[in-house]
Amino acid sequence: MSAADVEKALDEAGVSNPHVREYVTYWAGITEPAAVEVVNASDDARLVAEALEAGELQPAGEGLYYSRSYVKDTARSEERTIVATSKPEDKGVYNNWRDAEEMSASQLERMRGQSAGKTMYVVPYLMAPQGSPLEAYAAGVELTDNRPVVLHMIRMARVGVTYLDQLEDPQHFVRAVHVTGDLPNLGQGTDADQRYFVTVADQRTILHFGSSYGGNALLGKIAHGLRQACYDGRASDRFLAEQFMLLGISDKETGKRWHIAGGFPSASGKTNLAMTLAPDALGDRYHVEFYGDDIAWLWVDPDDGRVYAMNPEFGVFGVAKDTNEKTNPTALDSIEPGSGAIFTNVAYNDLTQEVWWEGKTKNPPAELEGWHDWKGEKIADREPGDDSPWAHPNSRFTTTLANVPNVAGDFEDPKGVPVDAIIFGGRTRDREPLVRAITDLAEGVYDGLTLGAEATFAADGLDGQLRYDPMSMRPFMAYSEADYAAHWLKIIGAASNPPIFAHVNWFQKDAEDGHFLWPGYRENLRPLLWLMQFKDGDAKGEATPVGVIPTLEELNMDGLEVPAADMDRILKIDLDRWRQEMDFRHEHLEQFDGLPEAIWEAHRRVAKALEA
Ligand code: GTP
Ligand code: SPV
Ligand code: MN
Repeated sequence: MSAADVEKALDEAGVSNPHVREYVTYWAGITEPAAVEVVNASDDARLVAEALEAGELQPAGEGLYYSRSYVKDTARSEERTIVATSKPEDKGVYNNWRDAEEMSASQLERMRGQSAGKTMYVVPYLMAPQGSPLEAYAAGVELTDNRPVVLHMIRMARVGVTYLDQLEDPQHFVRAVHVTGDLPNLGQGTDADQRYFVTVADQRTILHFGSSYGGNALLGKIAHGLRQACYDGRASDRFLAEQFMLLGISDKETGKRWHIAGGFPSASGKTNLAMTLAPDALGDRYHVEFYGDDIAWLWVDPDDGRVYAMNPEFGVFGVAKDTNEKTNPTALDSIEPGSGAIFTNVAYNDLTQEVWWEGKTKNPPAELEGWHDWKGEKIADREPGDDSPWAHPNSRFTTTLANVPNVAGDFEDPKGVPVDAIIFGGRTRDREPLVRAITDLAEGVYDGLTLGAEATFAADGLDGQLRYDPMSMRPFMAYSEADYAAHWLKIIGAASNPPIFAHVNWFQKDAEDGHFLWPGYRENLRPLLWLMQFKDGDAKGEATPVGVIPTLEELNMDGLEVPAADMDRILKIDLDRWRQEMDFRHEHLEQFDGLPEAIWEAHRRVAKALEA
């Protein structure tokens, strides 16, 4: 289409910002779509109808939808993801740094003509509640040639032209270009892989080519909400952008209210922790509210010296596996008929329009007729003995925050919430106790930087590998880890009333039979309550070289039975294992040239305490 036709589409949609117009026109000239369409959230019903008509979505019950992504496009690809800037000093160990000019040029060539015959959707969005002190870093315009991606964006971000009219600086929006590409011919996972997912961070431009799945394609989410914002947070010297969940707990008896933010690597329990701490496990005493499950931006309010946090997202892109009435009833309530939820890569029954995933019920449906696995293959046609999963292990549901039954009443309050604790955790089968509290800032940041956990299916080909994942930001780190550590010390160090830190672990396993020692899920409220009591001086715990752990007596175990031997193990520090760990940590930290001395001092303090 001609530039004049693009201008006409922008006129009709009321896009007046000249910088947005120039950006859209420029990229339409590169990717050569057949049409340009500007999207508002109010277009959802029409776009859903079009997607159903086109077979991009299937009905999955009233107001529920099912989609499948290409079989080789089901998770993030860490090797194909790049942060490019014009400053070589931004190169870190994990960010796959490349030169901005070079990457921009090669991405442009990859994208040239690749939207031919398709519609280019123009999706203006805001990654913040309106009026947030960080709103200036939150605006973006995604260009995508994929309608299901638009439907996901409408659920995951605040979408509409109105956000462009309110920019304080009309040039200050993230330019986020997504081109799907010819998925069956991109050589995924081979030497000839064509995919590149690039954030040109110092130009606030995101160029993703070769996927239509999840964070690879919904660019507001991790590309902007995490990688770009991580970079902006430091460049502006104002904030942190982290892969954190965010929740609130109120004690109805005492009237106390706490907020906890926490980083766990992908597919390691953030959604579940933030959503499923329904209060009934501990009688009716506590009320737990959901703020966010994947991203938090944190800053310090100079007025009260506290760290504040907000969730820039508008929805949840949650792991389906093992979500059921017992583990996470709240999640099931948020994807009920009428919610508009979209399920991706789970199993689907095209006769009954039901969906299923491993762990939704104990056994898969007995009647196989109509059931198809995530690849679209008929379950009834499977070879005997084929027990491959029906749903992809990284299959997900997408729903808006407002559908989450325990979403906090003030989740859209631009002020954010004051943070009482920052916790880190992950899948760690041994060594890490249930919870250990850390009161020193440098030791807390050190603990985050040495977060080691098992990798999961959220990234291609890494499941089960033990690896360090600093603050759960390894796949989203935008600049060097040493500078990142320094920025953390500086931002949180500016708080006169800082949060406490803690490390948690719900995933210790019995070495022999592999059972989880701690029941997890809703019961995770108990260690969090202990942490808040400890912070408030209402619990003493037991000091260890690696932090303060609860005594069994202090932990609220009302109505919960866990074998004494299991409790014993999750409330204990295995000094030998920890001493061995310190050598690995040393090696890990040594990779980060220029790491602040305060972090090394923290490391040496812990090491010395372990030797004593
Ligand atoms: P991303 O969206 O990928 O960033 O992941 P997340 O950290 O939000 O992970 P999520 O909460 O979706 O959990 C991933 C998997 O861990 C799911 O299959 C959960 O059922 C399982 N899980 C979560 N919490 C617990 C827990 O306390 N105990 C056990 N055993 N499993 C858990
Ligand atoms: C993750 O992988 O950590 C996610 C899902 O939260 S995605 O948006 O695909 O990155
Ligand atoms: Mn995540």
